[in-house]
Amino acid sequence: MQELALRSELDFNSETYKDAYSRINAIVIEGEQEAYQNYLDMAQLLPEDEAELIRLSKMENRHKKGFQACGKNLNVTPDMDYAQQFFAELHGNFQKAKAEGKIVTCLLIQSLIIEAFAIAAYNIYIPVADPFARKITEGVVKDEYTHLNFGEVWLKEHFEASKAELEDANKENLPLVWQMLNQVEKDAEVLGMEKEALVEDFMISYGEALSNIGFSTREIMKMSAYGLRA
Ligand code: Y39
Ligand code: FE
Ligand code: FE
Ligand code: FE
Repeated sequence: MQELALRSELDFNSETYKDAYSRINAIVIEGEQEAYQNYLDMAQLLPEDEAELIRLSKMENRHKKGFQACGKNLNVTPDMDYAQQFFAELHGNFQKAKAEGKIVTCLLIQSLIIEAFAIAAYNIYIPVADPFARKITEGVVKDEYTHLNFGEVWLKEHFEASKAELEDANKENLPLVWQMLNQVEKDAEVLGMEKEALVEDFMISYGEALSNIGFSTREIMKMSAYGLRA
């Protein structure tokens, strides 16, 4: 009941809402832009899957345009400098992996971690979004499941050869997600999104993906614990 009462008080035109939206909207736009580039980069590392990866990258570019429209619709200017800093560490790790030709690490960062983060954020946002953004986000989240699935299928097919690199990449990158969630917690709450719900949805998608790839429950528990330490 309290939850419902709070939700009905969201004022999409208030300065408080728009101020928080200027950062969250920028994060999403920057995330979609980086995802677009990440899929293009992975297309170079995986010539066999080039066409499919280019198709996924084009979807990310459409998502970016959709979320730019959401900001305009609310008369909000996204704070892109803030958003670039928000992604800087994860972005740096992806760039490093790409330069070293570590496709498994690239897939873990973009197709598992970032996609699971996107799925959590969009699922939690949809019920509290303004009507325009809700429609856009509903279309986008369906695509994000396709992206997560690409990573799952590829890594499942190459599981034994990828396992050790996946464990290392998880150890290095999952703590960043927790830092990022802590950083957005206040702004997300202003938009009606609870951190606990984001964490729960993220861990469900990420844990299910690890399970589908071939990790045991015990291994998934161990890998998930790296996040909690941040
Ligand atoms: O694959 C994708 O489209 C991912 C780039 C998008 C990432 C979105 C990250 C959302 C985090 C928002 C945090 C708000 C609470
Ligand atoms: Fe996307
Ligand atoms: Fe995506
Ligand atoms: Fe809270």
